[in-house]
Amino acid sequence: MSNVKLYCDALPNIPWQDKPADATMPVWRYDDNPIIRRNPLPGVARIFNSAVMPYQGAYIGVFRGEQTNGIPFIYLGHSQDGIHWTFDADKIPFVDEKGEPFMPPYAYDPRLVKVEDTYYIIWCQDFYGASIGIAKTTDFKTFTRIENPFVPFNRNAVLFPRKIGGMYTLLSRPSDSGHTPFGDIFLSQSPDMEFWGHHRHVMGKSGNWWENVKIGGGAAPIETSEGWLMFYHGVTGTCNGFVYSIGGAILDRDEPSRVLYRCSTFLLTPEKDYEERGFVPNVCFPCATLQDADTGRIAIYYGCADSYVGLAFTTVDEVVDYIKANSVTNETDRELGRR
Ligand code: BMA
Repeated sequence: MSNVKLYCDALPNIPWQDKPADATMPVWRYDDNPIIRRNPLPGVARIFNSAVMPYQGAYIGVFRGEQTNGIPFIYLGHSQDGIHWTFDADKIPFVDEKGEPFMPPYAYDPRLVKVEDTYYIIWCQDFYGASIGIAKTTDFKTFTRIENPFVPFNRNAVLFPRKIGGMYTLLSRPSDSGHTPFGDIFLSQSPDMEFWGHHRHVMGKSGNWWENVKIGGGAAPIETSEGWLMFYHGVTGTCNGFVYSIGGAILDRDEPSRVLYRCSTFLLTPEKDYEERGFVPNVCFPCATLQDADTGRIAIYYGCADSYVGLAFTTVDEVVDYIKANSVTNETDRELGRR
């Protein structure tokens, strides 16, 4: 039993490996990473930046599949253990509200979040420029797109797993249409998943060098007794391009645009071959977690070098303690974020 309470279901079959004795950080890697390797299915060269959930005693996921023509779409995957995955041969066939085929021109970086009885897939797509797409499903057979929440340009949208103050709550990262050289995390709310407002600033890049260019939402925030535990990505620039690391913050449970704690160090940064070398080198890009209320165990799924999916582990006690012990917040973190 953990000291910090996780407000989620028990997940006794969560993928897990104990912390190695020589680990120096609160997040450690699965020793057989990457769990999804190149050419995972015919017509798809790479799967990365993908999200998973428990489903019917096993696991289900939505995967960014870079097709052999270079265009990304979202593929459904299944797993008994959360580690070994099989994928549908064809990309998810999204439909509109009338049930007619309605595919975006491309779709990438999907997140998967259940709110009440509905599963939502949120991704980045072309809406006359990079923007957010959303679809819903209750059975993983019919995937119905709903209205796009925002005008371009925006990426990295992540839904909270429950309504807050009676409203659906979504994090996003306004951007440009290219390899955005800026970016803060904002929060928006909606009574119906269609009309979005009550926009708030959550947090921006920091003075810490590992996240001094831009940041963006990662996995769906995890509700704990200390606040919403958020794994996100932070980006720095080098003479050889961006480096993406995983950061951690804790948001106020009732007013999640207020950052209570923000870790001044990264939690995971590219250092393994499969993170440092690939289609885009030096990328650790978290998109999902699994958590077990009984043990406090957390499994983090992250894209590696835009080429693979990796798995890392922590516990809620260990990571919350570390974030709090290393927290530095500034005024724009702590404030409500309304101007
Ligand atoms: C971002 C997104 C991610 C990608 C990252 C590194 O802008 O496009 O999908 O992993 O760049 O290339």
